[in-house]
Parts: sequence; C-alpha cells; structure tokens
Amino acid sequence: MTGRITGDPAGGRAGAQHDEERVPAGALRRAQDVDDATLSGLRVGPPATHAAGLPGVAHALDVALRQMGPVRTARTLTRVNQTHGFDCPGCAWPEAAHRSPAEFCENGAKAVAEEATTRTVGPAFFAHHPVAELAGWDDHSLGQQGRLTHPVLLDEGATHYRPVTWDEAYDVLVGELAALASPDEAVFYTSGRTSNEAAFAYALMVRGFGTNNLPDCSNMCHESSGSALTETIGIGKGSVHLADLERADLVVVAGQNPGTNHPRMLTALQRAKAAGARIVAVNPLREVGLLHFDDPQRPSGALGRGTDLADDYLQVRLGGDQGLFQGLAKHLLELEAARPGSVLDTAFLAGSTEGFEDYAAALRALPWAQVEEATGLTEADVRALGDRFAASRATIVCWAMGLTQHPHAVATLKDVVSLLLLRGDIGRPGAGLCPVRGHSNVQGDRTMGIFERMPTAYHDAIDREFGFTSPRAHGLDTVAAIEALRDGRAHVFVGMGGNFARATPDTGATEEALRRARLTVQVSTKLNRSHVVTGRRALILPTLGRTDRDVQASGRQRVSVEDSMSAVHASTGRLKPAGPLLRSEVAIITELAERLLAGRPGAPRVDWRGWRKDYRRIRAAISRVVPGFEDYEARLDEPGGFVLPHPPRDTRTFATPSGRARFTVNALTYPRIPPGTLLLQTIRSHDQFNTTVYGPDDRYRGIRGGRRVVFVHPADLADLGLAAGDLVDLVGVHDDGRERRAAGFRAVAYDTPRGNAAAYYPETNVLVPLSSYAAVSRTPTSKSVLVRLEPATVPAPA
Ligand SMILES: Nc1nc2c(c(=O)[nH]1)N[C@H]1C(S)=C(S)[C@@H](COP(=O)(O)OP(=O)(O)OC[C@H]3O[C@@H](n4cnc5c(=O)[nH]c(N)nc54)[C@H](O)[C@@H]3O)O[C@H]1N2
Ligand SMILES: Nc1nc2c(c(=O)[nH]1)N[C@H]1C(S)=C(S)[C@@H](COP(=O)(O)OP(=O)(O)OC[C@H]3O[C@@H](n4cnc5c(=O)[nH]c(N)nc54)[C@H](O)[C@@H]3O)O[C@H]1N2
Ligand SMILES: [Mo]
Repeated sequence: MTGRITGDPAGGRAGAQHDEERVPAGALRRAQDVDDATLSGLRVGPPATHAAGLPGVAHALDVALRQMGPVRTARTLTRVNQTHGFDCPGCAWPEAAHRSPAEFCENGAKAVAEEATTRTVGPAFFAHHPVAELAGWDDHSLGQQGRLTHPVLLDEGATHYRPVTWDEAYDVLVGELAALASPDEAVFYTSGRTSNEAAFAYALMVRGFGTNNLPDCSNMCHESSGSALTETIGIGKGSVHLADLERADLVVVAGQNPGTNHPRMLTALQRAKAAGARIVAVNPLREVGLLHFDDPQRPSGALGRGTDLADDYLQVRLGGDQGLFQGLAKHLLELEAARPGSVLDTAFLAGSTEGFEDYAAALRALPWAQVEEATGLTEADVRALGDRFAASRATIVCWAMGLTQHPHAVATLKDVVSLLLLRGDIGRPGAGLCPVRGHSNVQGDRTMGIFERMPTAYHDAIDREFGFTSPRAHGLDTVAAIEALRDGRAHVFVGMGGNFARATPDTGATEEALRRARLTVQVSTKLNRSHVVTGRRALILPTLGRTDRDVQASGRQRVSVEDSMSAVHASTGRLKPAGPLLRSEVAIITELAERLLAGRPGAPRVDWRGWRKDYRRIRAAISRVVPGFEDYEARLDEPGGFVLPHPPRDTRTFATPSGRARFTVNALTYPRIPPGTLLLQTIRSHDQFNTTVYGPDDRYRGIRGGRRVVFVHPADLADLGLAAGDLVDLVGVHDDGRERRAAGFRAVAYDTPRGNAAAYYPETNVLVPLSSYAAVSRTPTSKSVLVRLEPATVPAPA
C-alpha cells in the first residue's frame, strides 16, 4: 500500500470549507510533509527520557491548528471534558472532580482535531477515486481525507461509490435485512465511541429485529477483564474511584502505556506519588511515560522539571504476568506463615471470600523456578515487590492491553483478583482493581446492552419495558462474526463506528470474509479501510461525532457516556457539522428501527420517532431498564455527573453464586518461544488512535518518519544474523497451513526481554491468527504472536 494525500478535487480541500473558519494555507502542506516523511524514510534515535511537558503541548497545538485552524481550535480545546462541553473522544480515563481549564492531553487534542477537522470527503472524492484504488491506500492517507459528508452507496459490480439519499440508503439496508433467512445472518458491530443513548437504541433495535449478534471492540480489548472480574467478584468493572489513587500506598501499573494511551492518568499517578504512594511498573518495554513525567498543565512541568514516576520497573517477559502475580501471592503466604495474622486480612478472607484454601495450597506447591522462568525476573525481584505489597495499607492494580490480549489473559486477571483479595484490597479506600478502558464510552456501551450475551436480568427488563420477547440465544462475538461471514452463515454487516476490517485479527482472512457479505454498512465519521474492503454492495452513512452540534426537533441534544470508573456524565457538541446531510447516530438508528421493525410481529413497542426528537425520552427509558440510572436526566445536570453502583466497591458485596468473592486456582501458563522465533506484541505508537494513524512518529520510543519497524533485543538480532536497520519480513508461525506475512519492516535494536519483539498495530494484524484467542473471553491474542524474521521480500523504500 502506498501512502498519499489527496483532496476532494471538486472542492473538499479548496472550496467547500464547512465552518466559519478556513484551513490556513500552510496546513495542507504540513500534512503533506508528514506523509513525505513516511516515504523518505525512517529515523531511529534513542527513546525519549521524559513524557509530555512542553513538547507535548506544542505537538498537540500543531496538530490541532493543522486540522482545524485557529478559531475552531480555540473553541474546541477549551471545551474538552468541561462540565458543559463534550467528552474527549480520546480515552476512557475519568475527569477529576475539580477540573483545570485545560482538561485534555496531547493525544486527546489529537483525537479531537482528527474529528473536528475542516477537511471533507464528499461525492466528488468518490467519483474521482475507484474503490479498488482506495483499497491500495494506507490508513493514514484514508483518515486524512477528512469528514464524510454524504451517504454513499457502492452498487453491485460498481467501481465507485455514488451519492444516495438517506431514503435510498435505508431502503437498501432494510431490503437486505428483510431478505435474510434469519436475523442471525446479520452482524451489528459497535465501536466504543457510541453514546449511551445511541447504544441503547441500537441494541434494542437489533434485539427487536431478532438477534444478539452484537459484537463490539470490547471483544478485542477488555473482554478478558470483564470475564475475569464477573467470575470472581460478580461485576465486570473496575472497583476504584479516581480519588482512590491518591489514597493508595502502592499502585501497580501492569501491561499499560499510559504516557501514550491515557496521558491524563499520569497526572493522577503524579498526585498519588505526591501523596506518598509507591508506583511500580510491570512492562516488557521501558515506557517513558512510566519513567518520568512532566505535567504540561503545571508550570513546573512545562518548565521541564517533573516527577520520576515508577519506583520499581519490572521488565517482565511477554505473557509472564501470571507468574508474577502468583509469585507475589506465594511470597505473601510465606510471610503470613512466618508471622501468622500479620499479612493476610483473615477477617475478610473468612467473611467475604471462598476458595482460599485450594488457592493457597496450589501456590505453596508452585516452584519458584517456574515463576522465574515465566517472568524472566529473579525470585529476589518478585519477593522485593511482594514486600511492598505486604507493607502497603492499600494497593491498586491498574492494567490494560498488556494483560488482556494473551491466550491465558483471563486466568492472569483472576490471579490479580486473588492477589488483592489476600489483603482485603477490594472495597476500601485507596485499594482495588483498575482495568483502564480504551474507547471513551466502551464501558457505557456494555452497560447499555451492547454485548452478544447480556445477562438474563437485562433481557427481562427490556422485555417488560417494551412489551416483546427478546432473543435469548447468545450472539456472535467479533471472532465468531468473522467466521460466520467467512463461512457464509452471515450476509449483512453493519458497523456502528469503528474500523472492523482493520481492528480485527488475521487481516487476510477477515478481508476475505467481509468481501463475501451481501452488504456491508459503515456508520462513520471518517474514511477508513472498512469502507474500501466491502461486500457485494456497501453503504457509508456519515454521522456526527462528539464535538458536533446535534439539533433535533426538540432542540439541541446532549448525550452521555460512562468512563473507566463508572462515572456517567453528559457530553454536548458545539461545532457546526461537516455538512447538512450528516445525521446523529441516534437519528440514524431510530429511523432505521422505525423502517425495519414497522409491522414486524413481535417487535418492541417503542416510539422511535419520539426518541429521535428528544433524547431525554431515551434516557427516561434507560432509567427504567438499567439499574443505577434512576433519575438519569437530573443527575446528568450535576457537575461531573454521577457514579454507577458497584457492589464490591461500595459495600463489599459480591454477586457471585455464593455471594462471596472467589479465589480461583489457575495453572501457571506462559508462552514457550522456540529457537529461531520471536514472540511479537502489537502495540500503539504515540501518533495514532487505534486504526487512525495521525502520523509516522513514535516520539517516546525514538522513532520518526515510519511505522514499519520491529523492536528486537540486540542479542536476538545478533543470534538471528541480523543487524539493526536490516529490512525484514515478519512471518507468522502458526500450524494451520496459511502464510501470514507482514512485509518490509526495519529491525530496531530495543530494550525488551530476550525472545520478545514489538511492532505496531494495525500493520501487523495480518499476523494474528483468527483462531488464536484467549480462553473464555475469546479476545484475539494481539500481544502474543509467534513470528520468524525473514529477509525482506519487498525492495527497500527509497
Ligand atoms: N493516544 C491513544 N490513546 C488511546 C488509544 C490509542 O490508540 N491512542 N487506544 C485506546 C484503546 S481502545 C485502548 S484499549 C487503550 C490501550 O492502552 P494500552 O494497553 O496502553 O495500549 P498498547 O499500545 O496496546 O500497550 C500495551 C502496553 O502493555 C505492554 N505489554 C504488552 N504485553 C505485555 C505483557 O505480557 N505483560 C506486561 N506486563 N505488559 C505488556 C506493552 O509493552 C505496552 O506498554 O488506549 C486507549 N487510548
Ligand atoms: N493487533 C492488534 N489489534 C487490535 C488491538 C491491538 O492492541 N493489537 N487493539 C484492539 C482494541 S483494544 C480495540 S478497542 C480495537 C479498536 O477497534 P475499533 O473501535 O473498531 O477501531 P477504531 O480504530 O477505534 O475506529 C476508528 C473509526 O471509527 C469511526 N469513528 C470515530 N468516531 C466516531 C463516532 O463518534 N461515531 C461513529 N459512528 N464512528 C466514529 C471513524 O470512521 C474511524 O475511522 O482494535 C483492536 N485490535
Ligand atoms: Mo481498546
């Protein structure tokens, strides 16, 4: 795929600026420079030593100005995460109760700028570029074209998308859905930016149609967390409030790179540290954000002084965390045996948990040598951290994709729960479980019903409220949806946001599967690969984003979202939309529901039109269906919104079958890496949001001007007969007879454990086998991909 930047020849670039402001003349050339850098090649330097600070601020403003111009930039960035503003579409980290005037970070600013860009993609663009040509563009080039402005249809056999009316678009979609032999032949995907209101309406429409085929990005993200927490503590969400971080004695950040992916979390960690907490990082890579942080929101940070964050940095082997958590628990049990009553919270164990004896017995039998082998750490390292646990009055463990995307992720996370249970570190101030969510409303979407297997109580509640019988058979998750499309068991794919073609594993297999569909439909803000890898027919439906003004018949609307710590708050966009034809997600869904379900026997009784006119009516329905949303509308008016109930956190009650928190016995599992191979993790650079690539740099890791790099330990490079800078192909090692090759990567010598490697997602998704997913959660194993490095089959770029 080649990278290129083009404009809409009929005006998107030059004439049809849609807001009061125009893109400054220099802006487009700057974007072009970014792309030129990709082609002109890669520069590898040493990793940065500090995160954020002035370079972060400058970088954020630069990106914002380029995409939005000065007026829109000012108008937008001052409203991010403010009480009457919009929720940052960047990540799900919560906002502080006392907000600073600039409650955003470098990467939040980039996310906002990408959405609020003044560039547009309209009919002329699609007339000019055949889909086959666009399929050769890279992610950055597709995304940089700007906001989608018109509904467009790719007819069967056509080479180009053509503009259609909304009526025509709905007719195509309703026609295909109605023609299916069963509702289960349709797949309705959701990405985690969708608001509560849209998610609730969408899930209801899909169940009203008759299926639970509601896969979502969470299947690829924190599903392992949800699975592990639901089984052990009875609720699939984290158990801490933001304020708990400042009350903690020990905060462990495992498998997470907050400097890039949750930059506002660094401020919270810095505060925690100032309040006396120890911070421990567990990560195969020495991520700069965890090492040293200059807060750009504080004068000392902007001036370049800052905080050394991590007190300890444990450079664990990929997939070795379960060994670490078991080793820590083993150490605590040994301390307790030596000084009974001094280490474990025996009252809590006896009164609120079950399974402790079996768990303790299994750990006593665990050889330290196995802990060392799994983690790559020494027994002494593990015991030293164990001593910190023993000394801590309140401990929090935070994690993200480094723990969730492994074959044994669920077992690993259940061992995190057990470790915290030992000292009663759940449900009291300063302690708890902190899965740090990705998309800004991914947690809320689940609460609203976006899940292929919602609990019975939810089904009962919607059946009661809307007078119908929702389907109870479990639906397809992300992996199963790809298999169903591949095997001809599903024929229509609808994406409520996201980039299914690119975010999913096994790109080759997934693209084949999507191409077999009769119809693919994407409700999107911006162009991406899922628009150019299509079924026989394809629709693109342009929608409003978080920053956009949403006006319906009853006036201006707000929506609401739930952050990573179960706080729900309102989000109100203010910017003029990219064109008159854009519709809100709620409007698109409710109108589709009206047309699809009208007269259908057994359909839910819903005033879809009324919902569209006034989103307060949707919230009123939610407040009657979803526990914790009582008085929804009024509580959204409270500054900062409201926090949903979480029984373990609030009252130490556990909705497990026994009513107790559960210790579990999990066999220690860790990857074996055959000689000549490397275990690859696929990660985010500092210059991307998931499949949206902002640019070719990864400043913190010392990479500029290119993304096709693979980070390898220098000794492994030498063993493989390679040198830093060599051009290699990454070839999957998986015994299903299918070749998976990501061609043309520069080897970069990097500080990572032996046998481990790293490269960027989504370029490497081609290497993740569809059949390789975590036990129980079925999350693709994006951090555990066995590869060989081969001499490159592509010529070196000039
Ligand atoms: N700017 C920006 N912000 C984002 C996103 C984005 O793309 N860009 N994406 C959003 C989304 S959807 C999500 S889910 C989050 C993702 O946030 P992260 O989980 O921080 O994202 P990754 O880049 O996947 O980084 C995984 C981290 O885990 C480490 N790791 C990998 N394997 C292991 C392991 O086996 N053990 C341990 N201990 N560590 C390991 C990696 O070295 C890396 O530091 O960020 C959200 N926020
Ligand atoms: N190899 C590998 N694969 C991974 C991961 C990994 O670490 N490694 N991470 C996984 C994770 S954690 C996640 S969450 C998934 C992400 O999977 P997705 O959520 O499917 O992907 P995104 O790249 O976030 O989706 C971006 C697209 O969403 C659309 N969009 C943006 N804002 C809006 C909006 O407000 N409304 C609508 N309707 N559309 C909008 C735009 O068109 C944009 O192109 O990827 C997963 N895939
Ligand atoms: Mo995610």
